[in-house]
Amino acid sequence: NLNNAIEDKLKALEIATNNAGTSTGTQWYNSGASFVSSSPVDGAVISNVNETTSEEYDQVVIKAQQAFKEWRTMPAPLRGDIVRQFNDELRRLKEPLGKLVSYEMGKSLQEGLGEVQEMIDICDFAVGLSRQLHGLTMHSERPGHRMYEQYHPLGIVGIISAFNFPVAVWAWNSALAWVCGDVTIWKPSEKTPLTGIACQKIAARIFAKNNLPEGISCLINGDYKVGELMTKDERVPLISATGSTRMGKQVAQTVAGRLGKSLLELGGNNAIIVTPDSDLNMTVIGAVFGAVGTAGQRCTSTRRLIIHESIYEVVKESIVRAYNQLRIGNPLDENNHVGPLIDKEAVKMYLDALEKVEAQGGKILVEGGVLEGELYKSGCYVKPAIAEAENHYEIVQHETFAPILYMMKYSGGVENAIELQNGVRQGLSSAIMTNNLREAEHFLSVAGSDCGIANVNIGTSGAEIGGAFGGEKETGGGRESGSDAWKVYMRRQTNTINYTTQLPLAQGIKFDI
Ligand code: UN1
Repeated sequence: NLNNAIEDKLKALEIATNNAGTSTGTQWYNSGASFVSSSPVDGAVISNVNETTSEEYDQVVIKAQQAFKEWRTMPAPLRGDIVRQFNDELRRLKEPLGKLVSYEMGKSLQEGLGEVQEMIDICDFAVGLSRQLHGLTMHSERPGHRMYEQYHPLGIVGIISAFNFPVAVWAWNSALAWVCGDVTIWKPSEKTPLTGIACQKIAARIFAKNNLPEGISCLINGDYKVGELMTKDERVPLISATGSTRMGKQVAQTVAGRLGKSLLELGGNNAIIVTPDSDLNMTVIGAVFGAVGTAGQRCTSTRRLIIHESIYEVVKESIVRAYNQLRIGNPLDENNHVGPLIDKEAVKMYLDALEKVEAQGGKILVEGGVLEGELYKSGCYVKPAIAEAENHYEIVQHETFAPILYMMKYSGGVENAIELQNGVRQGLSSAIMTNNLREAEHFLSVAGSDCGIANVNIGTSGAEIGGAFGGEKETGGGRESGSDAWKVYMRRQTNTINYTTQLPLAQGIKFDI
């Protein structure tokens, strides 16, 4: 029985149903109005969660500020060791946490486990990073002077995350923030609060076990109004927000209004270019996983296929054939490829988009629709659909968080495909399928893809944590995760030390008194 299995997982994660929603670590607060977490898998209510009140939020910030004073003085490699211990727990709890992700969010169990694996990977990365928060040294123009730069923590990092990666995105931010010496306040999506509570419990146990104060990892819950408490708050120097472009524009304006920093990872409209030199098999796997994986609810999901006219029919037929093999159903059952959308609102947006693409001139190649019957009683299961469309259609220009793939043709050289691929407002992920070196290099060149992520012979989704993750244009410009993304979580300081008995001025200025 599925629900019993989930009860077991909740027990393994030490989550009782009906939790409070606000926490500074081991302490929980529960005076706010309650809302429910329900599963799109079977429509069942999993738990009640309490929204964070503004008084509770203030308590959290005060605790976080106090904790920061202590945490920032702990040597970074020792902070790294705390993250290492947290990671040991994640490895131990990978299976129940992955299952909870799958049940609360609706992604396949494989992908739920994959998401926990991303948490594990970023923690490994952060542990190494804790010994490598390097600054540069420079040569001073003045004799007897030394000049260098160093990185100090910022303070409180506010993390706003989306339902589609309910735990990994928090880990990308918090693991880095912690080794950098910051403390974190996390507001998970109100659609997936329970996985947030589970993560908070795992982290809190580790901080408490090491006699570290409350307030290093904090959790708040609720909708955008609770998020706004943070975005407006001058005590929170950095807001890292993942979600829709609409949300990101709000956050950016509010945070900029107080000259805070924001790190934005927003919508994508990702395309795969399929050239005459592509490998058909790889193209089909990359495109189908990219479009229907996570039921099309990744910010890196493949939305558009830009196919050379000379191979268009062959590619189209192979992909349509693959779509006919897809099994849709309970994501906890490993035989299924596609699980439900997050909620009925998402189903409505999916149906609206299908209506619009037809109205705007598109031709449906694989029919969509909502599945009915006992197995689909949550009302959130939809059929992945394909439409032949043109890039300029308003609906194609828009990110619909659902399994709808738009197919289009290009003719002539790869530069024409790149123009279509870049011809949208978003700039997150992009890919080219080709064995032709010239095409691949053109795609990666200055005249190529304008996205933050550009792949060759790989689909648009499934990025590794080692690279910086994020994109340009309406995707928001932020970079999270690997490479040097950590620098956003710190403030840079340039230090010049004079070890002489003279005070020469820079630029050779003479000032005698
Ligand atoms: C997201 O959808 O918000 O590249 C993140 C990927 C994943 C992360 C996606 N590693 O698809």
